[in-house]
Amino acid sequence: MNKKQLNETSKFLSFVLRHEPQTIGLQLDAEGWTDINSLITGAAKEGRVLDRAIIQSVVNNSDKKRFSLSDDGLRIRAVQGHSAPDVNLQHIEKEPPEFLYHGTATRFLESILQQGLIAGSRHHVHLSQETLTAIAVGQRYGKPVVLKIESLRMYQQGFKFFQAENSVWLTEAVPVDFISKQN
Ligand code: HQG
Repeated sequence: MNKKQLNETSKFLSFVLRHEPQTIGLQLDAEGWTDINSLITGAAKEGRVLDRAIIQSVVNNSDKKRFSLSDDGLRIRAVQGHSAPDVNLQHIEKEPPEFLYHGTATRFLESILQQGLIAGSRHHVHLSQETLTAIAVGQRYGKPVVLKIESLRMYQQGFKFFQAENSVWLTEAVPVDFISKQN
């Protein structure tokens, strides 16, 4: 599989394992897991050829380690980023570093500086430890801008933080008071 095919398949897996499993007749449990055989069969009905080797290769090559396989190798899940309502991943709660970063596009700034950061269709607001990742995330939607979040101060005031298996930081929402623009 070349890089382009891997990327394409990764996008497909993100779509069904995070957002719309029903489009290929798949069910995710509360922890996001689904049976790999059902995934292969469901994808085939949509004319998309998947097999274990392809899936393994996408899992291994995912730059952000988006997916994980169960120990017995029978199931797969996305480790974060879900919007599917049946999924309620029990992420481990953790004390965050002093600052975390959120990448967004300049066109969202006005609204964010009014309402704070909201999760939108996903289950959490996504934050990263470094600004480089935040820039890449923001670039997907337009001219990127990085927001600096006072995560430790939020935590000390009772806001919960979680770190997903792939190190992405998650929280429910970020009020305006903890957000500043990073230059
Ligand atoms: C913005 C990728 C207006 C928010 C990334 C973002 C991430 C607001 C967009 C993961 C707002 C939602 C998630 C407000 C937030 N007003 N806009 N009040 N609050 N927004 O894609 O964080 O490559 O759902 O800034 O790396 O961009 O897919 O969230 O621009 O970890 O694995 O609303 O997806 O990972 O967009 O990205 P998204 P996100 P993967």
